[in-house]
Amino acid sequence: EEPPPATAVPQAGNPGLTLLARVGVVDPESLDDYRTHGGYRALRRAFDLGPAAVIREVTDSGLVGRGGAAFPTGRKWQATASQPDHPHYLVCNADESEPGTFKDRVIMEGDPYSLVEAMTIAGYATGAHHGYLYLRGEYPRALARMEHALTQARARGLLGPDVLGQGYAFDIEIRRGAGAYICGEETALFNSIEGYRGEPRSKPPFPVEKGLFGKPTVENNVETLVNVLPILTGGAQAYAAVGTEASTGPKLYCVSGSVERPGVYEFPFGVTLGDVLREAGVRDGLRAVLLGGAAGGFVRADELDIPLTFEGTRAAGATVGSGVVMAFDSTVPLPRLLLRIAEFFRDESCGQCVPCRVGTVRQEEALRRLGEGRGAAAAVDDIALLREVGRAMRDASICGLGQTAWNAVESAIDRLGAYE
Ligand code: L3W
Ligand code: SF4
Repeated sequence: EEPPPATAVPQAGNPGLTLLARVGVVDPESLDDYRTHGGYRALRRAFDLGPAAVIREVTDSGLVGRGGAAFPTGRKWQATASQPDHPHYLVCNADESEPGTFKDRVIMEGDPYSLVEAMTIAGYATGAHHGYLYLRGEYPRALARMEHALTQARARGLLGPDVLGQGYAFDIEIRRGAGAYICGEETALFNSIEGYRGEPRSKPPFPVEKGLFGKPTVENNVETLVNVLPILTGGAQAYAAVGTEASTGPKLYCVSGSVERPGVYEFPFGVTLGDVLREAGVRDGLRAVLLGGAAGGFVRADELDIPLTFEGTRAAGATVGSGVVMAFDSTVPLPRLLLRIAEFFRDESCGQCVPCRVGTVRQEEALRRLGEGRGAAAAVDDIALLREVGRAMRDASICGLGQTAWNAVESAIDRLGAYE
């Protein structure tokens, strides 16, 4: 079933919307309207520059991945482009499944051609002729919009054997996810496309060297890719002037929970958590904010001056992650919330490696006992067990799911004093 529509909210004091500029403005089913609003200028500039200079622009812009891990995009593109093995593939990760995340959906539903254009640029720069869009199965409207956009782009020579008459062949195939969170992990996603179980592979080798079908592959999140458009139209320097030195450009935040106006917000990197929450109309009685989603962590209501940059959140022991800002007031029962997060990870663990397969079950069991309130001595034992299991999951799990499955619980115990 389709979740309720997400809203893109341009905010006062930040008139320079970049990523959301066309959302709610253009007709998402009209290629002409997209072009009227600046569409395909970036691809033209890319063809003028040539692949190597496009990668240089992306590198100079300082763009890093918006899926949560903040890896430098230019480095990833360069590493793939330079691989002698062919074919190269481009994969867009649109399996947006982190609890509380709905930014990629807003882009795909509201400005689908921007993703088609951005994927074409990424393919051109990295020597790929085939792109895959791995789309979350629960996003039927995004699927319809993207399918429509691909059909129109093909009909107008913006995809196909000779894109824009420049002698470059590129097309995009959509693959739908089937509801597994783990398929958002890049190598599990490759396995899913290849028809295997969605289980992560060990890294290295990294996808830039051996990715989809064992070939050099660039895998980027939707938001990461659409950032390439302003980088090419405005230039790397102008882009890098937005935000901070280590976190450049704009960022989308998915604000939900105890706020008056939940939705997707765009801010330049560097605003504080409080700025974002004020814009969304934070309600009285705020107790905590979950930053970065279930894989992220909680911060307290008195920590709203944390700067939302990769370096600022890291220094504060938090994370920007994929941009989740979930606000909780004091009416929310914390033990129930933590148990729900633990159930989620237990359910979504692919079961391939022991620390995560067993650890997520042990974590859920301990939280269930803690929620039952069996006395102070038992609570001390269960919290000690949680720490031990959490450490094992973080240190020994194959992929990010197991490595982060204890983050939210740990932060709730240490920062919020859950169970005290
Ligand atoms: C070449 C190297 N490439 C790393 C590449 C790597 C990947 C990217 C980041 O998890 C996080 C996770 C979730 N040469 C490389 C290299 N790469 N070293 O860089 O890699 P990595 O392993 O640090 O992260 P990841 O496995 O991609 C992503 C967290 O994000 N997260 C969840 C996100 C959810 C969504 C969503 O719903 N849309 O994005 C939230 O915080 O826990 O830690 O491409 O190949 N030497
Ligand atoms: Fe699977 Fe969990 Fe291991 Fe990741 S950490 S491979 S989800 S069992």
